[in-house]
Amino acid sequence: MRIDIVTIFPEFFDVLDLSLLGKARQSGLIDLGVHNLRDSTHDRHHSVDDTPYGGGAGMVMKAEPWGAALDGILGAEAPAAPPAAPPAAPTEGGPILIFPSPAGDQFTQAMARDLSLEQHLVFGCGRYEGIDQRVVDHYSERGRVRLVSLGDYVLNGGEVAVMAMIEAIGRLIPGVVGNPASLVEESHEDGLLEYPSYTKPASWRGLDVPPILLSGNHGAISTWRRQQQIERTERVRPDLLPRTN
Ligand code: JCE
Repeated sequence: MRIDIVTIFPEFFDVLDLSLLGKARQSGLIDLGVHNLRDSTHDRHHSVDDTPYGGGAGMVMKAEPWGAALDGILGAEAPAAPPAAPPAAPTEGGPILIFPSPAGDQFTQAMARDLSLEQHLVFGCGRYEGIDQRVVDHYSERGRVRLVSLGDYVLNGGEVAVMAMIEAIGRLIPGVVGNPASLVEESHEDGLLEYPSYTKPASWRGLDVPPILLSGNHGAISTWRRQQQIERTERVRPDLLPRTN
């Protein structure tokens, strides 16, 4: 998978050299390009922001640097295509351009799963009060664009959200996580929270590992773990369970 990121803080993504994702990059499973938005400015001060039309607090990211940066990644707009070839099927429509935004669709494991099947993702990291709306409008006319929210809280910019999304998406790419079974067993893949885990020693500060886990009875252990998942989900995330009424 090819992933491009446009940001005014490229160093932020240095941590993607580490760990599982770093290995996936070295092995060629993930091809990552991090682009400094300021490299796409043409004024003496490399300005990426300006005051909002209509007034109000804060600054807004200017459209021109975003247009130059994204055209550099996606290719400049085709000048007026001759009506020759029929358009591609909407499900195989070139790169997906993703802007983190508190106004976006909620990022979920299902969305991560879908995005992990794509060939090319481009992430645009906004800062300040956001990006001139015409950037989203323009690229929506040219291809697939999504606004995506990490959750119902406000961040200072898109970088932390993009980092989380890339981690969630990247680990679903075949070969990135060593043991595919560990993906299936995890939280959210089966719609339930995970069961509690224990390792040695069997007793620690007066707290014992549940004896069933020491029993060697694998059938009973499976049943107990599933019951723990259901109880835990009912207790802390009843919204994840199918409605019973
Ligand atoms: C962002 C800002 C809204 C004023 C670019 C916040 C995503 N789940 C999320 N929470 N926050 C974000 C996010 C993503 C991109 C930007 N801001 C700050 N947002 C109103 C300021 C700017």
